Amino acid sequence: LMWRHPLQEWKGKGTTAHFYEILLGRCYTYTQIVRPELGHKDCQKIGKAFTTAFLSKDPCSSTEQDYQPLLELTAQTVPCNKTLFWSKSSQLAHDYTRVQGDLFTLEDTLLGYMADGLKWCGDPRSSEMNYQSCPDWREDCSNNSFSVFWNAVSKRFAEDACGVVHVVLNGSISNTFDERSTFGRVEVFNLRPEKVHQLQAWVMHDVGGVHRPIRLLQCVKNPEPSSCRFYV
Ligand code: 2NF
Repeated sequence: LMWRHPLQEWKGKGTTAHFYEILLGRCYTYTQIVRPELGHKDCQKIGKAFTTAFLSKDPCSSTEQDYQPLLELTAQTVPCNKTLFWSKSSQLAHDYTRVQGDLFTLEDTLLGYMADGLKWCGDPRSSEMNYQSCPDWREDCSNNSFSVFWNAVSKRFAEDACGVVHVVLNGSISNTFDERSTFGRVEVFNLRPEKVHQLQAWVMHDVGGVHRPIRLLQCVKNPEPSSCRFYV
């Protein structure tokens, strides 16, 4: 009798539907439209390297080496002084780089752009992606294919940074600098002191205060607070 193993049930959500197609589509959008100077990148090869990193493998024993070929294919130069890290401030940081187009968060680079918001994992007994469930990094295992990927790309992003680097932090929560976050655990420790001259932290509070352009952007979304009344 043939027994087909059911895919193991994990606590986290499964691979995003149409993961591979989304990945490829984003790669082409980024390299052809967003940053045409990267038009020489081979999206088919990049897509293959991405899935090869985790398919047919134990999703709880992922390693940064698994993603090494993918990292090599997606190498990209961010100009000095233009790196923007963020922690607990995803929306605001990305809204800001959208307007301030010369600044780069990780999600404004090719590999971050491709993977942002997606979920993925494989299974050692199958060559398919697991669309049913994937390990949750808190409840199942920390070395899961998804977390290990973000650790590896965040590490590379920090290693590559140069000049004055910026981070947008959330001043309206208790753990503004969270030592267990990717920023506090990976990115700060992988900045190269010989290249990075300064780390400027913008601690953003919900409203009121200095950094004018970023504040104006917050007021576009939420114009009610009195500190958004600039022209009365
Ligand atoms: O999904 C992303 N785009 C992403 C994920 C993780 C890390 C981006 N990053 C990079 C960015 F470049 C930022 O500079 O790290 C920085 C932000 O990460 P953070 O951990 O400092 O910021 P949080 O707001 O605490 O977390 C961002 C997202 O990542 C998840 C978390 O639940 C949130 O959705 N996350 C954080 N750590 C882990 C982990 N170990 C995690 N998800 C899985 N495993």
